[in-house]
Amino acid sequence: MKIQQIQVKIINDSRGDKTLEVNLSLGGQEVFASVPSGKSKGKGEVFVLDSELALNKFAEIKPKLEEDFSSLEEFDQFLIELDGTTGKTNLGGNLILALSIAFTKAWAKLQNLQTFQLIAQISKQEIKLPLCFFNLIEGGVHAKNSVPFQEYLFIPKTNSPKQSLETVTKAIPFLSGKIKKEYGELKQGDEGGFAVPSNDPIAGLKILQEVFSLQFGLDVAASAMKQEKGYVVGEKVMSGEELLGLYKKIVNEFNVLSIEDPFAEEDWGSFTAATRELGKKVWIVGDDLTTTNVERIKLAQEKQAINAVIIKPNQIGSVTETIQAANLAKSYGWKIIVSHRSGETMDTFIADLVVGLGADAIKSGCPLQKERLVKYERLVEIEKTWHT
Ligand code: 2PG
Ligand code: MG
Repeated sequence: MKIQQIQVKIINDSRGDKTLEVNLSLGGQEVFASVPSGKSKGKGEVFVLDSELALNKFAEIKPKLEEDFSSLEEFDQFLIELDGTTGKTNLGGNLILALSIAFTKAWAKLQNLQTFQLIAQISKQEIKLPLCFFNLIEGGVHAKNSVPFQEYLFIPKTNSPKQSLETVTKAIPFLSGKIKKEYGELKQGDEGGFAVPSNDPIAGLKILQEVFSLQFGLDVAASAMKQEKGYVVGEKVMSGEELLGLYKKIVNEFNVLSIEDPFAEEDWGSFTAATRELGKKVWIVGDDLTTTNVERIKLAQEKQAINAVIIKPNQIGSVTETIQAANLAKSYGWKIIVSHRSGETMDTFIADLVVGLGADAIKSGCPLQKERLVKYERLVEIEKTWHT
């Protein structure tokens, strides 16, 4: 099947930064796809090409895209070879991924499939509705003058996105009211969650606990806290061992389901210790550690460093490689969390991805921001229309 029409343009993401949108037609099916961008990034992530330069690159390769492609895998492989580098430094992971997502959507439509159904065919996984991880309190590099950890997540105990969204939507006014009362101000972080001006790493959990009673997750994003002298957590400097001690205390006090990036991405020993000591109760999640990369995922398995993983398409830069990474992690028995980025667009692809991968959970920020809400709403639509 030949691509009939393809264009790339620059749009703004939720932070007001430039990113790419692809418009593609295949067999009379027109689709749009756009890509997000991260702020707290793992070193293993593929290269992001400046948007203006990406337009030039696209103009160069456009004639070559007028080939016949017979599958998504073939299309992605073609782009990967055209790029010719391991880190996608030539075409940029952002340009390749935007084209790859657009092709996925069009290819699904062409066969009269929903995008998640095509992904399920390729991944050979059973479709499944995910738990929703709502980021309600933000800190770290996503919210200035707020708590030290990056994300304090509320996780409703249901695989119904509809129920999850209803629960969180009802509770958000209570949460914002409490924060306003206690801290006198109401500011939001990059993902629409609230900032809590405190140096205490537990402050975010305490305030969530008052509203929701259970179940929570943390994204510590600990690479950002790591300095030569140790982990800087609010006013304290801690060793890996001391930080693990803090997590144990947290797990005893709060109903915590998951801790993402509890240590810096090179601190493998601490990850392994955390998985050994807390892994029976808690999902110890790799994000910056694994960067949706099969080689890093293999290494993490060798070191028994984690029992759960974040899957972000733009860390690796194509849909096919994203599916491969998720499938490998799943073969190890790990939990799979599909995630957005802190700079997002209105594209809802990750909602289809999480269902088609048969993954366990989705992380898409706080539904107060429209770029986050549309992903949860797409899941509600899938639940209503397609999930029996
Ligand atoms: C994370 C993400 C998304 P960023 O660390 O998990 O919440 O943040 O996109 O800035 O890497
Ligand atoms: Mg993370």
